[in-house]
Parts: sequence; structure tokens; C-alpha cells
Amino acid sequence: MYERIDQIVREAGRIVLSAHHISDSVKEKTSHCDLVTKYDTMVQDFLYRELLAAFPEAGFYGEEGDVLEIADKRGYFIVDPIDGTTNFIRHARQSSINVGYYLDGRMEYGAVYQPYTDELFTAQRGCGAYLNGKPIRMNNLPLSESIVMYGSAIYYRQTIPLTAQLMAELLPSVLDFRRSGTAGLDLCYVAAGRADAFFECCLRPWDYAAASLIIQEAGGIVTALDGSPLRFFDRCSVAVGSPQSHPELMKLVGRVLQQPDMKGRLP
Ligand code: 2AM
Ligand code: CA
Repeated sequence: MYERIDQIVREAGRIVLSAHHISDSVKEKTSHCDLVTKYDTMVQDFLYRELLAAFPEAGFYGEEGDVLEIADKRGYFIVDPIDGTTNFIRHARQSSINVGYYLDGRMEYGAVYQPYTDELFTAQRGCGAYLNGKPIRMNNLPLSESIVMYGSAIYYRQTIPLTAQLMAELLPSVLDFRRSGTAGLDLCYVAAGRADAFFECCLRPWDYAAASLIIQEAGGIVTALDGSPLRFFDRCSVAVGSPQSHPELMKLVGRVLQQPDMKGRLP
């Protein structure tokens, strides 16, 4: 039943690959570091049409134009048509199409597609996580042996001192950091064992909804940075680790969040 979602995100990837003169259509959204192109809108329009044709009962919650059609729906899609828009504009070939299906209060299906490498990460609740149909599993390493991916939440400026403080306190305790600019792919890379943990102080549901299920189905733990469950209606911080590293990460983050200047900075 969910195979149709996989086909649709792969088809959407063709729009991303065919993009040209991208910089001609760049517009600022909330600020100079929050950008959109005509391709973001084109991909979302395509996903809206195809997903709702395949699942007529479903609602839709998408980044572009803040399309929010979820009233009275048991299930709805949470969609980022192009995650990593700044990478897309710079031709960095590190962006994804994120489609999550939220059903009866929790994530039921997630698909994250990297069109430039033709990598499709998927998970259905209770059925494991997959990369192009092959099972993937997270590494279960302690924090000291973990490669930690992170995002800087630059568009949500109250978190900047907290991000800086977390980096300063974490770096001596981990193997190393990585920063790619595409939260959905970061989470999938952790799920696939290419890295081991992740944090960002503020994201929006379409950045992490699909990939959060992929993490869980790959054996990982995902919460907000204060340890509370992720929110799928509102902005939220994100912390990912293995059964070994997530409690260690929570302990370290908890200490930072107690510092006087760090209070009240999370969304
Ligand atoms: P985007 O490219 O779809 O906007 C990088 O730190 C991550 O943050 C990317 O996944 C990026 O997604 C996301 N991001 C960019 N602007 C954002 C905003 N205003 N709010 C939340 N997330 C944002
Ligand atoms: Ca986006």
C-alpha cells in the first residue's frame, strides 16, 4: 500500500534533477537565510496532487505556503518538497524529498529520497528501516565513539548561543562532528550507520517527521533536546542517539540547559 508513496517521491526527484537556472527563482521567506525557489513549490504541488490522488482520505501538511489541511483527518502527509534548499541553490547535490505519513497520533510511514545519489530511505512502523529496499541498522556506540551530525538552526536566532554551547561541551566527548545542511538526510545517514547521533535546536516537522520513524525502525532513539517526545504540529528541537549514546547525550544536554543563559532558548 505504501509502495505508491515510494514511486511518487522517486518521480518528484526527477523534477529536482531537471532543475535549471535555479538562482533565477530564489526568494527569501522569513529571512535572508530561509530561502525558497520555484522548484520547491513545483515539487510540493506535484506531491500534493499525486499523494492525495493515491490516498484520497488523507490530509496534507507541507512546508511551502504552509499548506495545512488536516482538520478531521485520521491520517495526513507531512511533506518537505526540498529539504536542504540552500544546498539545492548552491548545486551541492545534498538535498532530499521528505514524505511522512502520520496516522492516529504517530508516524506510520516515512520516505526520504536523495535524488542525486538515487537513495531512498523508507520505514513503516514495526517493519524495520530500509535503503533502496535493503535493511539498515543504526550503530549502537557510546557517545565517545560517535560521529555527531548537527544543524545550526540559524533561522531561529534565540538558539544560537545554545547551539554554540552544546558544540563546545560535546566536541571533547565525541569522535567528531559533521554538518550537511539537510536535516532529513542527516537523520537517515545516522539510521544507516554513516554517522551515530544528531542534534539541532530548532526544526520544523517536515524536516524530521519521515526520518524520525526511519531512525526508530533502525534501532535509534529520537526525542526533543529536553528529552520530551517530538512534536509533529509545531517547531521542535531534535536529538538522536543509539540506546547507548542517547542517555549520555541527554545528560550532557541537560547540564547545558541548566546554565543560566541557556534557559528558555528551545522552541
Ligand atoms: P530546508 O532546506 O527545507 O529549509 C538545516 O539546518 C536544516 O534546517 C534543513 O533541513 C533546513 O530545511 C532546515 N530549515 C531551514 N530553514 C528553516 C526554518 N525557518 N525553520 C526550521 N527549519 C529550517
Ligand atoms: Ca524545504
